[in-house]
Amino acid sequence: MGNSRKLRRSLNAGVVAAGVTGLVAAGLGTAAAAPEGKILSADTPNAVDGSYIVVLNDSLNASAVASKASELAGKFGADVSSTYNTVLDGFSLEVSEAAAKRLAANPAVDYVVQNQRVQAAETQSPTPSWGLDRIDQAELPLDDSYTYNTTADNVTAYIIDTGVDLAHEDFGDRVQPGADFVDGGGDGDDQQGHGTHVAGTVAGSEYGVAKARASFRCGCSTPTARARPPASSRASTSSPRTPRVRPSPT
Ligand SMILES: [Ca+2]
Repeated sequence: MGNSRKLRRSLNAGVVAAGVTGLVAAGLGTAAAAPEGKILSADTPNAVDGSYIVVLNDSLNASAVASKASELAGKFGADVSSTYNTVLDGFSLEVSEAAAKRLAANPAVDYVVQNQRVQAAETQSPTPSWGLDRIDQAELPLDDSYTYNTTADNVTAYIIDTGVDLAHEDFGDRVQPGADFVDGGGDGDDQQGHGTHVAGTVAGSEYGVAKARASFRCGCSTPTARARPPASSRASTSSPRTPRVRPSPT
C-alpha cells in the first residue's frame, strides 16, 4: 500500500473521528445544559457538605409533602432524610452539590438551602421573665431556661417608642442616643417607660433576647405627649427603670 493511499485512508479516518467527536461534544453540550439553580447559604464556614433542605413552592399536607419529597429525591437516587410540614413545606436529603443545584431549578421547588452547623452559646437559667423562657422552645411545659445560639453582636436595633432610659444598668454602654420627636432636640430619653420595656426585651443584658454587644439607638415619641419635666427636676428624682416584662399565661 502506497503512502498516498495510507494518507487518504488516514485523512478519511480523521474526518470520521472528527465527526464522531463533534457528535459526542454536541451530546455532552445538551447534557450540560440541564437547568441549575442557586444553593442558598453555600460555602459558609458552618455549611455541612452534601446536606440540603429543599423548600417546596406549594403548601401541601404532610402526605403530599412526603410524596413530592420522595419523587424529587428519587430523581437523583437519594433518600429523604426528613420531611417538614409546619413552618415550611419541604424536606432534607444528602446529595451531591450538582444534584442540589438541579433540585433548586425544579419548578416544584422554591429554594434549596445548605444545612448549617449551629451550637448553643449559653443558657440563662432561671429566667427573669416568661417571655425569655417561652421563646427558645416550641413545646410546653416551660423549663425555666433560655438558651441562645447568638449574642447578636453584629446587630443594631432601632427602638421607636417612648424613648429609652439611657442610664439603665441593663443596657450598659450599648445604647446610643436617638431622635426625639416630643421635645425636639432631646436625646430620646424615656419619659413614659414603655420604650425602656421594649428595649429591655430586645437587648437588655438580663431581660433581653440579644444580650452581648448588640447596640441600639432609640427614637422617642410618646402617645400621651406629656410635657417633659425640667432637667433639674428629672436629675433629682430619676432612677433607673427596670424593664417591665408582663407575664403571660402558659
Ligand atoms: Ca425555655
